[in-house]
Formats: sequence, C-alpha cells, structure tokens
Amino acid sequence: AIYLNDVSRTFGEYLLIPGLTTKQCIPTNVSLKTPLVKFKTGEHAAIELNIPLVSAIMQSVSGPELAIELARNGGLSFIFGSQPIESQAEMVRKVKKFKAGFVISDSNLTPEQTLADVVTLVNKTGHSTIGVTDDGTPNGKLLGLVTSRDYRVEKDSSEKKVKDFMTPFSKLIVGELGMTLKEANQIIWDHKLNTLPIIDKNQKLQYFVFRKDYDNHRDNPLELSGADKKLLVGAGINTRDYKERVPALVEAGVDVLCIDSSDGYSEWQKETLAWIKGQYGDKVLVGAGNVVDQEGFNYLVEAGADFIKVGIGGGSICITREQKGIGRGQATALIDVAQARDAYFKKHGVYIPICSDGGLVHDYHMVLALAMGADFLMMGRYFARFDESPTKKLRIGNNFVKEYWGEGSNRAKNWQRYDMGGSESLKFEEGVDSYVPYAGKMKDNLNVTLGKMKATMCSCGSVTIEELQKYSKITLVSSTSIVEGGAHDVILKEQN
Ligand code: MZP
Repeated sequence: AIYLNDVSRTFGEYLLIPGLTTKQCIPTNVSLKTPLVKFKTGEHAAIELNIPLVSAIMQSVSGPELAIELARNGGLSFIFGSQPIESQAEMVRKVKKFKAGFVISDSNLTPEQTLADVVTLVNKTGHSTIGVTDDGTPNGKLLGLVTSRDYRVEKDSSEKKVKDFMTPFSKLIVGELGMTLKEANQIIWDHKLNTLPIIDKNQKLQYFVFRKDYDNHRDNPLELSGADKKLLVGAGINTRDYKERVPALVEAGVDVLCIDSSDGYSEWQKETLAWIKGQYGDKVLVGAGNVVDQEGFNYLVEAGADFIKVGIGGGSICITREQKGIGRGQATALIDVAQARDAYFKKHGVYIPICSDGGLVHDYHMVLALAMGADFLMMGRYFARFDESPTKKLRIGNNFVKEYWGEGSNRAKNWQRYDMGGSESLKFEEGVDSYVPYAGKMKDNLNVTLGKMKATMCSCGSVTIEELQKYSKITLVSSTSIVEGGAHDVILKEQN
C-alpha cells in the first residue's frame, strides 16, 4: 500500500487570518461571480454564476421550485437524476419556462375565463402574475391583472370568472418600455406595488417587473426593452442510461449536466464523457466526479469533463466512510485537487473549475472552501431546510423540520429500483433518512449567508473569489482553540 502522510482534515479544523482591509474592500464591492465550466486563458467561461452556490443532485433538494428560486438568486440547481428520464426533463422544462427578471406575458386570459384556467396557466408557465386582455392573447388590449394572491385566496371557487377578481387596467400603474430598472423600482416603491406592468407605445402589455427583480439586479442598469432572460438549470445524469437521458435533457433545454456518483474515478465516467463529447462536442457541458485526489482529477479532466466535483463521504447524510471505509477529509481533498487544477492551468492554459461537494455546515466553511481553491460549492442540507425544497415540512415537538434523505438511503434506493428494473439494486445503504431544522424562505437565508461571506472576504482583504484564493492566509487550529472560538466561561441568558 501507499501511505499518504498528511492527516485528512476538514473545514472545522481551520480558520482564516485577516488580511489588510483597504477602504475599497467593503461588502458592496465584493463580487461573488465565479466560473462553472472550463475556459482558456484570456477567455470567459461559457457559464458563470453570480453566487458560488449550487444545490445537490438529490430527490430531497433539487426540484424545480428550488431550482427557480436559486437561479433567480444567481446560483444553480442540478435537478436530481434518480427519477424517470421524462419526469426529470419535465422539471428542467419547468425551470426554463420561468423567465427570469422580466416575465413576458406570453400567457393571457380573457375576463370570461375561470379561475381553473388561471391555475392551469400558472402551473404551465410558472408565472405568478398573468395579464388579462380582451382576446386572451398578448396582442389584445390589456384590461387587468390577476396575481398569485388572487388565485390562492379564491382557490375554492374555481368556476369563478376572471373578471370578478382581476385588477382592472384603469386602476393599474404602468411603466413603459425604455425605462430603466431603477426607474421601475422607484414606481414600485412609491406606489407600494409588488408588480409593475410594462407596456409599449401601443399600450400592449410587454412584461411585468417584480419588486424582487430589482433586488436581484440591483447592480445592473438594465433597460426594460424586452429582455427575456431564461434561468439557468443543471441536471444530474448516471453512467448507465446516458444515451437516452442526455438527449432528453438537452432537448428540454438543460444548461449543464453533471455525472452523479459517490466515487467518480472510474472507466464508466470516462465512457460517459466520451459519448457525450463525441455526440455534442462542447455544445453540451458536463461535470464529473466525485474525486478526492489529483489522480482522480487528472483522469476525468483528460476524459473531457468541464468541471470536477470533489468530496467522498463528507455529506451530512452520508455513511459511505463507515460502510465502505473510503473517503478523505473534505478540506484535505479540496486542497489537493485545487493544486492539480492550478498545475493543469499552468501547463495547458485551461482552467477547470472545481466544486466542493458536501460537509459544509457553517457559513464560514463556505468562505474557507473558496479560499482553499473551490470555485463553487454544492450543498444539500443547507437547501433542504427551505420552503422551496421539495420535501414535507413537519412539526416535531415545538419545532418545525423538513425531511432530508440521502441518495444512497433505502428511501431513494427504493425509488430508483422502480426506475431501473432492480438489476443494480444496492446491497447496503450509504445514506440515511433524516430531518433538518426548517429555516423559512431561501431568499432570507441567502441574504444572511452571502452577507457573512462578503464580510469575511473583506476581513481577508479580498473583493473577488480569485483574490481570496490567491491571497488568503489559512491556519490550522487545535481542538482547545476551537473551544475558545465559541462563547465560553459565561452563563448564557436564555434565548427566546
Ligand atoms: P450536505 O450538503 O448535506 O453535507 O451534503 C450533500 C452531498 O452529499 C451531496 O451533494 C452528495 O454528494 C452527497 N450525498 C447525497 N446522498 C448521499 C448518500 O446517501 C451522499 N450517501 O453522500
């Protein structure tokens, strides 16, 4: 055997040492933009994220609702692959139909249609506000609006006519094409609106601007001139049915794929990558993994992967290390693979982003992972806690929780067995079925997390992830100094 002499370590064993914080180094100047896929020196990645967070390829995490919300906030979800091809493709379609930023009113109603029609349209389009025109087409005369609140309030009387609860156009405040997002926002705030319809010179409804859009595009002086941006979405694939699954996902409009495996250093992944690249070239972008060392990284990069995912056994629901005795401390794995990534870039002029997957518990762990070389971070537990995750919210005692189960658990495995005919059924579990504390809306939690990340980066003197990776100073901590890091030697007052 070959013995590695370094101890396998994880994030909780490290701290960041502050660097010089210049006057320009303030949270509003921090950019969390990051590449998702490989690029050559001097070029930009074909996909960049505005925040370095992606959601795990898991049944209990990445459904369309979470994918829409995460993409709206600048990140990306990988829709889980442990489901039939067509239902996964449908989830991808659902995200792609949801137009980011400005929702074009490509679906209109007439005043005579029913609430049931509204609900059908909402489910089909993902729009939360629908225009009502005289002829039911976007070209008709705008008469009013129906918002998601209306159909929620009225949902028990689905035969009720749209005209009974729409807001008439004469009462609406409208913006016009050509105004900037900032001006739209001013109107939204002045009139305490949630939604501002935008019309063209002929009074035809073009799209709606939501209060939320401004928050998401605050730094972007977009002009409201018909931008129709689509949300980004990824999807997980496996090394068995890729010849059918990949074409279906591509057809559905997926932006990026990722081969999902707890141990990705395999000829199966090489074959899968070769097939995808042979069929589509660089038109289809695909990540591979998971690996925990330089050999695994180099193998998958040579096989054509567009990014590499790092991590075995560190996930909160994962018992792979206990069951199979394989894995590596997440921090050590990441540091090792990041060195291979940098060496590859130096030698070939091609930058292959790496993703740290699993085991991130505290917000500062995210900054540490980025400082150690990760370009983006994949999380399951973090996102499973939010309203938008696809699992049930339950009350246990005085607390609300959400369900969260591993892809290697019996629960997910059973589901997969139905899908794949059972020939590959697992002999033992590698994951658990669990609860996580319910944490409310994704947006509220992201605001805190990203705020903390930016503050930490400023303490380290960095306003970009690249700077953080280059200049941060990281120290190992002893177990006694970990104790010193929490509140200690005081009697805590009860928190209500
Ligand atoms: P975490 O964010 O909950 O700590 O970890 C999420 C990651 O755990 C996933 O992205 C995936 O790599 C891994 N995972 C998912 N299911 C299992 C399992 O059942 C697992 N063992 O390890």
